[in-house]
Amino acid sequence: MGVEPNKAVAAWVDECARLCTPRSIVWCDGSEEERAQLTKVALESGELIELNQDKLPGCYLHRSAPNDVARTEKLTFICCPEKEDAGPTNNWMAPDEAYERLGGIFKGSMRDRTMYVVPFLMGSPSSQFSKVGFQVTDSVYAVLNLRIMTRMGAVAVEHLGDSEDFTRGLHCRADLNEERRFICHFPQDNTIWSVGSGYGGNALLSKKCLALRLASAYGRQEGWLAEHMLIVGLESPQGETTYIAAAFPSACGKTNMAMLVPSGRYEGWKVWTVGDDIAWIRPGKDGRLYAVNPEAGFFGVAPGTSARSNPSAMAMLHRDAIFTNVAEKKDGTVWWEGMEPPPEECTDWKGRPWTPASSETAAHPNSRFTVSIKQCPSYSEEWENPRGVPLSAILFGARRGGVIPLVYESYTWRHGVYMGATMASETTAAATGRVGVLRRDPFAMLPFCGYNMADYWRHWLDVGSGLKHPPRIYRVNWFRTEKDGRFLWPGFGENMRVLEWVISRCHGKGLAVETPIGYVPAPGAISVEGLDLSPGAMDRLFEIDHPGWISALESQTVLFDKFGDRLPQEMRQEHDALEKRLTLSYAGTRVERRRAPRTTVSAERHPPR
Ligand code: OXD
Ligand code: MN
Repeated sequence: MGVEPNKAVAAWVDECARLCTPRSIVWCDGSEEERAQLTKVALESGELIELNQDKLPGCYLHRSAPNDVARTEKLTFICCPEKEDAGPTNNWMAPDEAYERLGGIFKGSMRDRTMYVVPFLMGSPSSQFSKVGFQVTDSVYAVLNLRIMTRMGAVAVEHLGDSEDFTRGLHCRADLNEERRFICHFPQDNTIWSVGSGYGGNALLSKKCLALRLASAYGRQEGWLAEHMLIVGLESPQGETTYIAAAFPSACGKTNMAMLVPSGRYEGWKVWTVGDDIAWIRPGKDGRLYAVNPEAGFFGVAPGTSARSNPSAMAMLHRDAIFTNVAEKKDGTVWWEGMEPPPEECTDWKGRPWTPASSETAAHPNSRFTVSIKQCPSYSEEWENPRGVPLSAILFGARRGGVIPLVYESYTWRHGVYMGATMASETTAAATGRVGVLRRDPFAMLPFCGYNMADYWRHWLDVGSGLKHPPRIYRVNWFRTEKDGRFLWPGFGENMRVLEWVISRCHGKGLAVETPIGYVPAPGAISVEGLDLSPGAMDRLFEIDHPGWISALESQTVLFDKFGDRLPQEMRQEHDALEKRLTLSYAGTRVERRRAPRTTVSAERHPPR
């Protein structure tokens, strides 16, 4: 390696080697020669399969073990000294017990394997807030993915210098046995131990483990936020760019929105992608919030990605990409459900022959692509900006067939925090377990918050109270359906219509009406011109489903009660205030049937920012 690691790193790697007893140790430098060499090793071992190099140069396929295809939340632990500090929404294990249990599995686990040492940097090399991590791993697939997903190699070693302040990430696939699979986080030691899985979210320790679980805990101590959010810049034809961050649970369209291509109506608008999954957000001196994407690539969900849903993603996947668990076509290119009509025959994600008559999907529902952010046609130069981009709005989105309207705005920051805290979404294939079940997923951080979620809400309230110009906060729902299950809203590029309203609100222009749940767009404020909506669709997209809200309030109470005294009182107050507003308006609705909105407010009530 070009740059020598410091003494603390060398000592820690030595400790890992004594525990795992690898056959050899390779220090990675992130160079092109190294990539070529590791690819060769992975092709020889079968960890990677070469795709058609004429059509997809630099692209490879990885087929994981069939029992190792998604994040395993029930095997993911926060191992801080006090159980209460992990909180009721996290699994907790005492640190000593975790080190001992996992230590037993790590012991000798690399006996016949090479141990790779991967230095990586999260964030810009010119920011003092960026974080350095080292991952020790037995997986060449993990190294090649980290190379895309982070700034890897000498840049991280240089950034660290003599400091001991680096994340110590120990990873080994061991025997991939679910009984011996654990993903443990030790915030007090800046340490992650992950064993028994090669799946991205469990094995690329930079991502969920460091950039969300550990970073959220450090953010609380240091006064910033680590969030499961995309970051996007929307440039108007007049050249003004408005930055938005948006939290959605896994596999709910963050990557699509991050590189949205506005529909034809928005000629002259440009969308700039800063990030698709993780945002580190800090208050700036000017009283605004600034967001950076600490990652360097996308680990996107493949199924459903198509020229219609995400043309930019399709354009960036023609070279230098790693595909995981997708189907392979006869010509050595890739296919997944929803991409384009199915091929007559192909090889499925398990390596078996597949035809459209097969009973299983060809690609795994959580199959992925890994690709550098720089290959994205809408890549924003602001990704390099060490200060980040100023946020005008924060969106909370979830997958909800009913209840939640297409879009609404919070009254205040505090109301917005309550809106984020009470998010619920239908589960997806990104984690093991049942799909399509409604579960509370506060801030889309349920699987990623590294400390007690009640303290996390407190932290959000505190950060907001210190801001002179807080971003506006919205809930969005692209997934509301008709009774027969069809989506009411076309989504994808047409979401620009909703974003246009959000932007115009941020600039003091868009019109809204006040409802019991928050501000919704005034009639006509979201254009539907040229859309093929079913009759009355806009009414149904914004209908306030009183019984649905009342049962939502009940299930929020169940969530809030879990936190006992730790729950910020503000959350209870917002809950009660919403209940009161809904009850009052429901009484009115029953008498008058559908009431007209109470007040029409112009955006002047909120100063532009
Ligand atoms: C992801 C996830 O991979 O949220 O981003 O699962
Ligand atoms: Mn994610």
